[in-house]
Amino acid sequence: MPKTVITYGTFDMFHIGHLNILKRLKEKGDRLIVAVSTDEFNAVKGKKPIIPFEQRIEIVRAIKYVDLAIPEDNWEQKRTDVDKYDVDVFGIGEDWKGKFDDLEDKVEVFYLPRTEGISTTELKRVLSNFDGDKVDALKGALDVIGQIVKELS
Ligand code: C2G
Repeated sequence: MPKTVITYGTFDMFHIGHLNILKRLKEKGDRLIVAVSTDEFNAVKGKKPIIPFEQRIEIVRAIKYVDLAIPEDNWEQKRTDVDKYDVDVFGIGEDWKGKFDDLEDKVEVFYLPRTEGISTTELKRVLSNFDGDKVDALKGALDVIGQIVKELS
């Protein structure tokens, strides 16, 4: 009987931290199911993803470690999902450590180390600080300096 692993997440602006955990989770079984949080459920979680649900789930579906991607609509579906999909293992990043221990009567529960130095929140911050106008002004100044250097040489 194939060993089935399941995990849940928003997977906004898919990055290496997401890839690493999906890779590690796939190594714990034969089949990996990923439940991707819908935009509506993210509102419940207090998150506002940049990338819409339909695109986030399509990206997750394209990851070679993922065998099935389903919507995550609410907190409670985990218990029914483990029965519905005959799940053996639940895994998630250790930022959730202890939060899903109640599933231990049904499945093995793993909390895996997060990938340091990358997060969607950090990506958003870097991108929001990027100011194209400042870059254009800098380019203008560099052109002037270039002209002066040329005239002096
Ligand atoms: N992750 C990671 N390393 C990072 C960032 C994220 O290992 N640098 C992991 C998280 O621990 C999680 C998965 O990638 O297991 C998806 O992260 P999020 O999209 O932030 O998921 P989250 O909003 O925590 O949703 O019901 C559970 C929730 O839906 C989990």
